[in-house]
Amino acid sequence: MPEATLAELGFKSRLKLDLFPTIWCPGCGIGTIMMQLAMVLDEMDLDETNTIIVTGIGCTGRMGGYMKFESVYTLHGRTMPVAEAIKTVRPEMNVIVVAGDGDTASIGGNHLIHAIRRNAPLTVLCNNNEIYGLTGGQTGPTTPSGTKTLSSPAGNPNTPINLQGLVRSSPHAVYAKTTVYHQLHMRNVIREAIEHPGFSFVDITSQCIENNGRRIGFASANEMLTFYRKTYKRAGKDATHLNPFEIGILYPEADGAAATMNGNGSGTTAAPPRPEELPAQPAGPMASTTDSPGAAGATAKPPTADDEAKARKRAESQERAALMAQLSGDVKMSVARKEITLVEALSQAGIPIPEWLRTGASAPAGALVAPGEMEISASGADPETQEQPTELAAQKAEAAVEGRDLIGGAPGGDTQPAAPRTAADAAPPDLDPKEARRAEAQRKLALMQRLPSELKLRVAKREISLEEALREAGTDPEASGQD
Ligand SMILES: Cc1ncc(C[n+]2csc(CCOP(=O)(O)OP(=O)(O)O)c2C)c(N)n1
Ligand code: SF4
Ligand SMILES: [Mg+2]
Repeated sequence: MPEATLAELGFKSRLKLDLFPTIWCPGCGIGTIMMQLAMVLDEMDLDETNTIIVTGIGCTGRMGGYMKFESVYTLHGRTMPVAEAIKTVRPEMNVIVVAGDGDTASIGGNHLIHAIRRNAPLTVLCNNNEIYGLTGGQTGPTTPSGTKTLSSPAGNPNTPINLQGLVRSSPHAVYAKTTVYHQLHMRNVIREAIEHPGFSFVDITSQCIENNGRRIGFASANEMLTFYRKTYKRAGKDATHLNPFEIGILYPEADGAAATMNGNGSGTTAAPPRPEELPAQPAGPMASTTDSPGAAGATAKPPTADDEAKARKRAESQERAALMAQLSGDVKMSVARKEITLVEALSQAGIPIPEWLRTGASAPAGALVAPGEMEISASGADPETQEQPTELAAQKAEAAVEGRDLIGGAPGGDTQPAAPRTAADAAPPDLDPKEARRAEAQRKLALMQRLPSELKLRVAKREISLEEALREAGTDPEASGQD
């Protein structure tokens, strides 16, 4: 296929080749999955700017470290809540979970069923090697009955979990089955799973030669792959259910309508269609878990000062996140590393700064608590009862809260800080690297302050460099320190 050729050329750009060879055993199937995933990501133009990888603990979990993506190597079994949280705050990002069968369906099983139920917009790649690989080969949730493992030397007495059945219990989820032998098929279903807007799950049979395969009689990884080739067959195009040893992909019915079959093929599961809008929620927490809102409405307790403070904090943090989302990646990093404040970053980017953030003294507009009713804020000002601080006072208050000096603050309400002329001035040689980065960021910020807002915006959008902007504004470019 032509796409395959293109993908094969570019996929290495998605991998940290300098960390190779990987820690995986020779012949392990995880490397094949990683390579195919890298090809799909390359084909789809997905990179670290739009995609995040979440992995759990286990041999499979190490994949995140070898891919050139932001990734979270989270706790064993906790991939789904972490991935859902990321997707909630960064809905524009693709969030891909890569985890072992144990991680996904054993310790993480409860999270899995609720991610499915909520139709969380995630793609889950489950490396289903039918064993706890990392810990030496104990029985896992997908280990077939009768299989001899480290923890069941007489053969696994239990029935393996039905992943297809679980995923297909939701009428909105996509379920795909593939194997590491069927590489092109794997690539296609991974791509289709990522393209699906709701929950998608790719169940990939793969070989753990060291801690499973040899114990059950395979001499080599190659023998396991040959077994997959001989036993797994493609399901029919219109299949609504995959039989054992069938590979394929199952979609929800057209237009997201309820599916008529569940993954077990054991009858119909006419699920109610998802409501367009959620019904109105009661105004506050119920008095007890057994209370219902009743005819008179919710039996909510009146909000306490503590509830209000929490609501205010939540509203502030949501607005902060929305503001951060408008900044470029580099600037966000600087804010996260505390090299510059959010206020500075916003002013650098020419983004209006909400009053509450600028003064550090009031709740955001639309917050659940009116400014005058709030407790005294960190800067000590209550906007309802006290005079608004001047710009300089506000900057000082913010600096005091953050425990830093106000760099270059000019007296008399002149808010333009005096900038060190060169990078060396800003960061003397004996300064520690973190301080030096911070000083350099401050210096650039001070220079930015001298620009008219239209030029600031162009610098923030990276249309021109700071040096060019200073030159255009008729300011000495040498002072930018970019020489
Ligand atoms: C909370 C917790 N429980 C147990 C473990 C031990 N542990 C680490 S990996 C693992 C299972 C790994 O199996 P799987 O998720 O299938 O990944 P694989 O190694 O096969 O890729 C277990 C039980 C742990 N690290 N944390
Ligand atoms: S123990 Fe198994 S799953 Fe882990 S790296 Fe080795 S072969 Fe792969
Ligand atoms: Mg496993």
